Amino acid sequence: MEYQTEPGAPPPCFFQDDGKAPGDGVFTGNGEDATEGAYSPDDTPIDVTGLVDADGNGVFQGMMCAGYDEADWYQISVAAGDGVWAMLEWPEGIDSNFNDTIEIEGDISFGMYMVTSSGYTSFVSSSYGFHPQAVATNESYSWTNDLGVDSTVYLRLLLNEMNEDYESNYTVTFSTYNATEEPWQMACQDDAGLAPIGGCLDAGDSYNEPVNLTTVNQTFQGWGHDSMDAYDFYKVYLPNNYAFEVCVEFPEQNDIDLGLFYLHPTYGYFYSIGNSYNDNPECVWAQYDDAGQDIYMRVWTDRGSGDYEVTLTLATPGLEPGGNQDDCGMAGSVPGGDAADLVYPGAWSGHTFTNESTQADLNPLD
Ligand SMILES: [Ca+2]
Ligand SMILES: [Ca+2]
Ligand SMILES: [Ca+2]
Ligand SMILES: [Ca+2]
Repeated sequence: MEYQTEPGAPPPCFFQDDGKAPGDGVFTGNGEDATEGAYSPDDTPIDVTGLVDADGNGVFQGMMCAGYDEADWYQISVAAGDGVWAMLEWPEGIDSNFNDTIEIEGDISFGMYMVTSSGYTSFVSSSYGFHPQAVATNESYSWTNDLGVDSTVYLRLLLNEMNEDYESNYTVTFSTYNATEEPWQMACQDDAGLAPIGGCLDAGDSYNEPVNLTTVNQTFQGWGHDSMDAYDFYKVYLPNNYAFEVCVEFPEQNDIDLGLFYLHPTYGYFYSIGNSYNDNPECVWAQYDDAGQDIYMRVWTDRGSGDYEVTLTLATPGLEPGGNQDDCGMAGSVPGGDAADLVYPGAWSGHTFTNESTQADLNPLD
């Protein structure tokens, strides 16, 4: 009771019941606070293995408070051959139980560790700066090394920022799955909707096997998996006097990175035009300077698996009806693709380019 500042008003996070299924927490003083620790747990992490259902999925809640409880560790027992994926979410915006006007804004980073077969606690995966945050064993070589034996996974939450005196009730959703078996989606993909009738198509896993796209404005879907189909390469010819922006949008719990490249005509290596790593959607421009050649596009599923949606939008200076031909002079000097403002959008009628997007099918999750 040494933290008590006002009679009858316990400090934030005084009553906790970490590691219970949603709605099952009892905040009367008998519950537990998951153990502290920055890089390894100070004490035994709360075991949430019992919350895994028949399909391998589980969900639990816990509490953190700025200044009072800034670390929580959990553990999950995992059978040989299985992997684990976990996602962390916490309340943001108005929480009327706390205050009717103050916006809740916080940041909790998420880490995954494992106890190796030789008994060490080893880093597996981490996520910070996103909301939600997600971690997965698929990213880890030490996990893959120990895939043949039963393992223990640790989940570590570290509170970086939270409203003062606010009890943040976070939710962790996780799933265990057979990591040695390919998910059914792997077997027959239809990346870019370009699979032959009755057939399948996975965009190539290297620069040398890209799927060829037509040079038109378009939106299409593809599928990726962080360990079994990390790379989907596409290629599109960019005519002279054109630039394009390409964006890839994906489920919020995943992480996809986007890169554009061209094949250097003299040296024969792939030269990077631009990359985007930390947004959703990730967007990259191929500039007027890059025109007159094939542009290679790499969609890299870095964490998670599932559908993504690519949107390619061409831009051209001075060629739109009534356009000012002086705009061409800007081609080489406009950074960051800002030139798109000059022609955006609607100036395409009567143009060579048609919009063959699949915009009627926008749901990335279906
Ligand atoms: Ca806690
Ligand atoms: Ca704690
Ligand atoms: Ca694919
Ligand atoms: Ca692929």
